[in-house]
Amino acid sequence: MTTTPDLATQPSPTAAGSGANASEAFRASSGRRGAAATSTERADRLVRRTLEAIHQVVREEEVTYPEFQAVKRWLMDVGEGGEWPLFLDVFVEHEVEKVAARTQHGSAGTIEGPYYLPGQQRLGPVATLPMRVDEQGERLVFSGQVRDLDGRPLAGAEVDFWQADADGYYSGFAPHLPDGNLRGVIVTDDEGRFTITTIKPAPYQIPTDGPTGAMIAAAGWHPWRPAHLHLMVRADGHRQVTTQLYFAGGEWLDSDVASATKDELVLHTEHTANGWTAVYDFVLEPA
Ligand code: MBD
Ligand code: FE
Repeated sequence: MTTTPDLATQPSPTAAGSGANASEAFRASSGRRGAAATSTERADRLVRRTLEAIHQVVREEEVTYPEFQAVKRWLMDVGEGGEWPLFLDVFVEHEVEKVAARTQHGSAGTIEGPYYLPGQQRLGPVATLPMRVDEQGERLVFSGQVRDLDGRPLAGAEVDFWQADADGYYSGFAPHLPDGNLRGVIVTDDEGRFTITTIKPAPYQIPTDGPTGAMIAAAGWHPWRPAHLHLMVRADGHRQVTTQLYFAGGEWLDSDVASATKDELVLHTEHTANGWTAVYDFVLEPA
């Protein structure tokens, strides 16, 4: 075990810093995602059913005025702290993803989470992710192949990849990390193959100093996600897969606070003289 001697001198990311950034990144991405075309009928139904679900909890749990006012203040804090993307992606996105997955064939997806940033450096099929010269963490060589449903390799497919560092922080959402650190778009070769050299990320902890962390602590839950890699895999004419990959035996795999693990998303790593290797292939369905 090594210690980080300069930890005290580094500006450490705060909940306000990372959460507010996630709000800005989300607003900036609204063009990419497109606005939902919601009819009056659909809005009526969804809003009414959501409110009914809340009313039911109030009745059945006999929610008191002090509890109601505490919730109101907490909701205000989530917004002012910029934590709505964090909160919703941790506690709601997994269900939206499972509904989307009902019509999805090919590789399993899971939630995107709040820390994707578009427009990262494009890299060739055999690439090392941008990282600091003294990037901490065990070396990981992650490789695989992108194919279609018929098993044909997809050349020129994009593996849009992002991950936390060995302290669990994401570049773009932590003031001490260089832009683009441990992010990149890897383009597959003629056989649809890619090889990415990076480091093993640490588990991710929901910031404990913000309203989401306060709610988790108040409920007596733990704030951890298992260590994971994020990817979007896309190819012309094919439906994009947004997913995450986890590490066999990793801590928190069975109790992810974001409920986003799936058995088929667990990597089986091998330890070599040079660090870890992992192989995972992706299958994309037609768009
Ligand atoms: C993460 O790193 C993440 O992947 C999700 C889904 C939510 C919070 C932090
Ligand atoms: Fe993540």
